[in-house]
Amino acid sequence: MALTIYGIAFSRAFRSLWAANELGLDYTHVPTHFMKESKQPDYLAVNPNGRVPAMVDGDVVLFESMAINLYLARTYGAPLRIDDPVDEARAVQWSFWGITELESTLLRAMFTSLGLFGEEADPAKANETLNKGAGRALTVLDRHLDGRDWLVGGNFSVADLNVAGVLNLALSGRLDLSPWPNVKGWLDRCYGRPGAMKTLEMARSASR
Ligand SMILES: N[C@@H](CCC(=O)N[C@@H](CS)C(=O)NCC(=O)O)C(=O)O
Repeated sequence: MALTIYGIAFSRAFRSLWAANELGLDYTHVPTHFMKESKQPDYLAVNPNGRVPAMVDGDVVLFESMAINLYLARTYGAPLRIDDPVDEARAVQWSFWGITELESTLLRAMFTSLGLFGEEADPAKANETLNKGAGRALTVLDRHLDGRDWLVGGNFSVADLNVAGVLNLALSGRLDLSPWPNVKGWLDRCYGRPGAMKTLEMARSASR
């Protein structure tokens, strides 16, 4: 089956490109930009939302980065798949959690920190936004990671990739994660993986 992932790496498509790289898959990357290109009819036929990422794998067409990654993990296996159904549900739990509890605050804080989209760069204000909007969730994550290397079971899995993928916004925005040392250590483990480093390089070249 031919796998295609749409979306420039400097976007939420980063998460699904990271999953494909982590799995060592042979795939076609179509670097659709999230502004004009994602609103063209040929792309809207793949993802009618006009957002990236999207994925086509044979006759399977998906949008939503978390769903794409859960599909890739289940379909292609190690090192992302979780075989135990309860642990797999925990991966779904953490994926929803990352999107609902963290993402919007991280985005806002990143824009403020870097001065994007008309905002004045203000790292102190960005860290205030982070603490106010996501401090409680980050403390939950920090406590969960106390004495654990990975979110679910004993190994790196799609659960780690999905939540760390959302937290890439904090790394890109150079936000201060020092109040949550277990989160920092776990992010270092996640982003030290070759699949993550390859995808970060793709994101860097896309943003140049
Ligand atoms: N919940 C979606 C969000 C996708 C999303 O909003 N992507 C942005 C790029 S990072 C986009 O395509 N924005 C274009 C737009 O909103 O028109 C996912 O996780 O896949």
